[in-house]
Amino acid sequence: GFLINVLNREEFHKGLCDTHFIADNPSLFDIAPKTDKELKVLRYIGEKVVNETKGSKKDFDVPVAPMPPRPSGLVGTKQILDAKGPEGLVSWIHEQKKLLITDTTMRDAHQSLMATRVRTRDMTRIARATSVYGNDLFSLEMWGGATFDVAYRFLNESPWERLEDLRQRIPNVMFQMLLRGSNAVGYKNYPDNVIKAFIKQSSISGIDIFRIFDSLNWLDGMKLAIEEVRNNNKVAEACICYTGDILDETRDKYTLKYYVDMAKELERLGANILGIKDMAALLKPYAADKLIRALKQEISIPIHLHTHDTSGNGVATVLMAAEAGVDIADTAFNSMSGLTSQPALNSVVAALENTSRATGINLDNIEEISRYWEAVRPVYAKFESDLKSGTTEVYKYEIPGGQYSNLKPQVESFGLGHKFKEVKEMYKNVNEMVGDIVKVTPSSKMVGDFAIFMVQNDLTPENITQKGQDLTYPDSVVTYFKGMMGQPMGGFPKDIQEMVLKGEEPVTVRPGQLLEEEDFEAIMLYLKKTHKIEPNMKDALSYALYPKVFEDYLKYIKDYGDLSRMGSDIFFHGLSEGETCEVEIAKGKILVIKLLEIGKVDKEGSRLLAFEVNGNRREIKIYDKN
Ligand code: 3PY
Ligand code: ZN
Repeated sequence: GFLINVLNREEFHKGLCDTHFIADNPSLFDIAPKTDKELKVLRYIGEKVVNETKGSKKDFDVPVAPMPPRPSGLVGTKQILDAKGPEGLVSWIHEQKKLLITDTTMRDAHQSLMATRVRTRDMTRIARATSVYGNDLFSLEMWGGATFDVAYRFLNESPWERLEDLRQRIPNVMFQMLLRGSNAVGYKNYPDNVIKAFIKQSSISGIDIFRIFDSLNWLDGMKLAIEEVRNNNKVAEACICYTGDILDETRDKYTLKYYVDMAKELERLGANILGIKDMAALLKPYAADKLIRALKQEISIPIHLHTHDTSGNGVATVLMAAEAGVDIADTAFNSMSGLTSQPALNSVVAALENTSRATGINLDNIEEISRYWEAVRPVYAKFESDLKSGTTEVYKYEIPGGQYSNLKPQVESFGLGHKFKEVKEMYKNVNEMVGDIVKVTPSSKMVGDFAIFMVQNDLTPENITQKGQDLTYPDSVVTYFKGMMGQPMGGFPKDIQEMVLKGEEPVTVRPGQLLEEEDFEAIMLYLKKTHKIEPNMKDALSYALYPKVFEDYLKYIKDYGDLSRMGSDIFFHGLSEGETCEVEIAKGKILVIKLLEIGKVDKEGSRLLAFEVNGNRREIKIYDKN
């Protein structure tokens, strides 16, 4: 600032000043960032400050993770699986009287509460405590679903590194992922060789249990994945996705018999475990009792319940399921539970103490984990939904938990924020219009996109076949009606299908059969040439699944460096004027950065930012997009 002032003075330019002080001290001009890494970090913080937070930022407490010593020879479920294989694990499950517990904090809980934004750094810091205090957990659901895409797209970090890093730090508890059948961790069908290679690589990188589902409960969409997981000697947990209400006798599409028949098929197809995937929290407590008692009569593989707490009935559903004999239940550490997330883990553990299904988990220990996550959460507040309490309207709208926290911002991005209630009503109407389908990624996204489109274009189920003829429908809607998400029970409504496809023929076979195999060698060659990296199979797979997202990620790393070690408060909120932070730019290499001053906008529309980095003044210019 000082120097710039001097340089701008007329007297200075006319040579009227005594400037020998400046001439004698050339290091005064030495204010450009020293290294490329330093420049990149300052540029990242500068962009945040100038174009997002404007230098005003709340103070966040730094979350402190408990660091219990690791007892030698910690043996958990991972060791049972590795020693005995999937069949041995299943026998072990059958011998347990206790309710086995899965924690979903690192996957579905934050996917459903804060739009999947939790960064790897916040996970690795609690990894040791999770490993030691969570040794009695059945599994950690910590990968898959939306986390793969979001890690690259919004957090600019590699999901593979997350998986491998956590695997090293938590060697004793089984890792579980959510796999969308033929859609892998994406929103469309992929060629068979992509699904196979993805399962193989995920197994190598650390996944033990693959929870496999199809978004229309279409078995053809699940077979290949089940088979491939078995080929890799990992655990295939195949799901029935629960929708409707088996207690309501007036609803005759998704009945108790429908679910029992599907479960039997999945067992026949080789599933090691049956998953009940209640993605929208529609399984009421007494329905859980009825469903699980019936399934226990009809199948012999263990049953794993996954539900959400959107209605407020989640813990009750888990307890009724436990009473009915369910083997394993999904929950999330308390401070990351409830609402659109999973039911409360610590509360379930407490509720079952001194009963025949007591979990054996130490409540005091896991309270410490919950406290850590409580301290992590405020940094992510801007990604949370406005939902303050459980709501029974979910029984009417049937919107999955993971979609709920995303739907509002999506609706707002179309400028329809004031019509959110109307969109939710339309979500229900669209579901009925397309024949009452199972709604879970990607079919749920199709219903959401369709509902927004209907509201945007003043369409109703009554007027759509006249008013909607000449419109171009959202990609997900076209994909669905083409049969590229699979086949819904009861088929497609023909009039709407014809209108959307405009003469194109839909497919009726498994889409993977029609897709050309991906050429991984060619992908690697392309990545090497274009991005100057030495690609491996993980890179090739990421490109095969999300070409644009992955390339954007590579470009981002080039521009800003690897910021995965930066604290989340800085990553999301930058710095305020006068604030100091530490940023680890490489293992053990720390920059102490203070934001000294945000300059005024200059003629070119940029601002000069002054920092102090490890005691030295540094200045950079950032263009102000406003
Ligand atoms: C996902 O597919 O990501 C889900 O969480 C579905 O419930
Ligand atoms: Zn879920």
